[in-house]
Amino acid sequence: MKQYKRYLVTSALPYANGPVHIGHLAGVYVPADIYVRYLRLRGREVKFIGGSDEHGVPITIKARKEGVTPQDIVDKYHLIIKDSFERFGISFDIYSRTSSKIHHQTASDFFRKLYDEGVFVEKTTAQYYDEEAGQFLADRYIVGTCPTCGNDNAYGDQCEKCGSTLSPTELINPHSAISGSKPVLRDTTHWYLPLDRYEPWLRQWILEEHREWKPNVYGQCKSWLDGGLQPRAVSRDLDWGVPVPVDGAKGKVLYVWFDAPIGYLSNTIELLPDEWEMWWKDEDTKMVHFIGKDNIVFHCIVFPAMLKAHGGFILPENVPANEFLNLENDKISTSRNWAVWLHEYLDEFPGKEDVLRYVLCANAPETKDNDFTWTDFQTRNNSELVAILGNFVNRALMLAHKYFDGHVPPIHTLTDYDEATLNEIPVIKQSMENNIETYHFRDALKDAMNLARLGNKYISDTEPWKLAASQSPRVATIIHVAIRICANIAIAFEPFLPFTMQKLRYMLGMNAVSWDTFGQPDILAGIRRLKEPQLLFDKIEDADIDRQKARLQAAAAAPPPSLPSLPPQKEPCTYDDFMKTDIRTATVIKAERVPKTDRLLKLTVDTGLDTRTVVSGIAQYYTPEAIYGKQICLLANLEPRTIKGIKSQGMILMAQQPDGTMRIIQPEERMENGAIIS
Ligand code: B3M
Ligand code: ZN
Repeated sequence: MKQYKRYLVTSALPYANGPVHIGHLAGVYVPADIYVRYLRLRGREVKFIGGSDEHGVPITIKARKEGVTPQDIVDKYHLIIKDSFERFGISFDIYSRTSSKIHHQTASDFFRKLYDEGVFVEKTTAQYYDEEAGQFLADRYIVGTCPTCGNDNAYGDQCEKCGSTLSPTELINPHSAISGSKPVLRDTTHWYLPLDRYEPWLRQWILEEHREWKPNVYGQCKSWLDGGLQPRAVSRDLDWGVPVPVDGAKGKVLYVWFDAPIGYLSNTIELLPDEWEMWWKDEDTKMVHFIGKDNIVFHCIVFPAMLKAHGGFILPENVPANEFLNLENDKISTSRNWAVWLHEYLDEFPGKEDVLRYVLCANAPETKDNDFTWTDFQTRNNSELVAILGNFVNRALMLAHKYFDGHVPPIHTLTDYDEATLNEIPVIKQSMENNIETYHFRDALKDAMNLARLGNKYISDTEPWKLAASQSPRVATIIHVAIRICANIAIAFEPFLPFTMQKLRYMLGMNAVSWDTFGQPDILAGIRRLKEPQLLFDKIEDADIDRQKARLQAAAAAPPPSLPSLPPQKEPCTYDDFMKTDIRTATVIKAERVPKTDRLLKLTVDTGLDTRTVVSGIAQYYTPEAIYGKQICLLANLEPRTIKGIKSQGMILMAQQPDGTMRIIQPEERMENGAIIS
C-alpha cells in the first residue's frame, strides 16, 4: 500500500439552515474525528477541514418564511452548528463557511477557469418564471398537484407525500410559492458540466482503480455509471450564492453543489494561505471525504470530474460514506422534528459528550441503516462504559491506592498468565490499526473495549485482594500489569472518547501520549504517583431515559420549532442607574460543581480587592477545569445572595444567545484584577 506524507480529511459541510442532530454526528463527524485523532496520535501530518454550507434554495425559503435575509439565517445556524461540534470535541483544524469572501473568490475562480477552457456546455431551456415577483422559480418554489397521488402541495422537484421525484412541468396546476401566481415558461441560459465526457475516465478511476471503496459507495457509483451520465447544470437563477463570473449572467449564481465541495479547498486556503497547494496538488497527500450516503454522487462523480476538468489537483483516495441512522425505528426528520438535536442533548446530558460519541460509533450505520434508541443508549452506557471500561479502571486504580499508596509498584516475576495477558495488547493494537485505516470504526472500538475486558478478566482471575494480606511481591506484579493495561486504554480510546481519556491520563499522570507507546513495555516509565480515582462514567437511570422518550414524542407532536429570536430591548435605564453598578475584572482561582445541581458552579474569584465566592449558573457551558484561571467580569456590588446554602457575592457577566448558549465576557487582553468596567 502506498505510504502518504500527509492526510487531508474533510467532512461534509452541513447546510446552515438548521442545527445538527445525532444522524449527522454518527454518519460523518464522529467517524471523521476518530480517524484524524488516530492519525495525529500516530504522528502523521493531518488537516481536518470542515465548515458550513451556506448556499442553496432551502436557505432562501427559510429566510423568506421568517422574514429575514439568507445571511441572517446562516449567521445564526453557522454558530449553533460550530458550537455543537466544538462541544462534542470534533477536532477540526478549521471550521469556516461558504459565505466567506475567500470562498466566493475561490469558487468564482474555479468556475472561470473551466469556463475559459471551454469545459462547459451552454444551453437555453424554458423554465418557470414568476412575473409578479419578477424572478425565475427554483423547483422548490413551484407548488402544484402531484400527478401520481393527487397531493395538492407537491413541490416542483418532489412530492413529499408519495415520494415521487418530479420535474416542475409535470405538476398539475403549478403556482409560485412566492406570489401564488401562475408561472409562465421563459427561456434561460445555463452552463452545464458535461459529465458524459468524463464517463470513461470515471469508470476506469472508480470501477477499476478503487475497488477497495466501501461496497455501498462502490455500488452506488457503479449504478450511476451504468445508467449513463448526463450533463448537469452548474448555475441557477437565484440571488443567493456565488455570482456566475461571466458577462451577462446577472441574477445567476453557481449551483450550490458546484460551490460547496470547493469549500474544502477554500477552507484549506484560509487555514494555510502559504502551503495549501502542497495539500491539494502533491500526490503524496491522501485526501479522504467523510460524508453521508445522499452525498455520494457529488463526491465520487461530480466533484472529481470538476477537479479533473480543472487539472492540477489530487483526487480523493477514499470516500467512506455511511448509511443513515434512524431514531426509535423511524427516519430522522427535521420537518417532523423527529430528531435528537446536539445542542439539546448537551443541555440534557451535560458532561456526557463521550457517551453519545461511544454509542454512535458502537452503533454506526457503516454498512446499513441503523437505529438509535434511548434504551440502547442506556444499556451501552450502563453495561459497557460503566460496567466494563469504568469499572476496570476504577478497580485497578483503587488497588494501587489501597496497597501501594498510589504508587505503581514494580514487577517482580511475570507468570505465563501475566505474559499471555500482556501479549494480547499488541495484538489488539494491530487489529485497531487495520480497522481504523480501513474505516471500520465500530470494530476498532470493539477492539479497544477488549482491552478493558482483558483487564477485568485479569484482575478477577488473579484476585490480588486474596494475596494482599501476605504482602506478596505477586500483588505488586498484578497491580503493575493492571495499571499498564489502563495506560494502554488511555491511548486506545483517545480517538473515540477524548474527554474521558483526558481525565484518565490526568489520574494516571500521563503526559502527552502517542500511538507508538501503545503496547510498549515501558509505557509506565514517566508515571510517578496516581491521583485519587474518580469514576469515569455514571449510571443512566430509567427516569432519564423515560424523560427523553417522552420529550421526543412531545416534540414531534408540537409544531416544528423555530429558534427563539432575540428578546426585545429592555425599558430605558438612566445614566445614574448604570453608574450605580460596580463591575470589575477578576480571576477565577478555584472552581467546583455545586453538588446535586446541574447548572451551578461555586467559584472563588480574586477581585483585586478581596477573594470571594460567587455561585454562577454556567455549569452546562463550562466545566470547573475550563473556567479555572480565566479572567472574568464581575458585578461586584450586587447584594450578596445565598444559593444552595452558599453565600454568593456578585455576579459574573455572560453573553447569552437566544438558544441559551452562554459565554463569559472577558477583556480583550488580560488586565489587572479589580480594573473598573464602565
Ligand atoms: N450540504 C448536503 C448535506 O448536508 C451538503 C453537503 C455538502 S458537502 C460539500 O447533506
Ligand atoms: Zn405524490
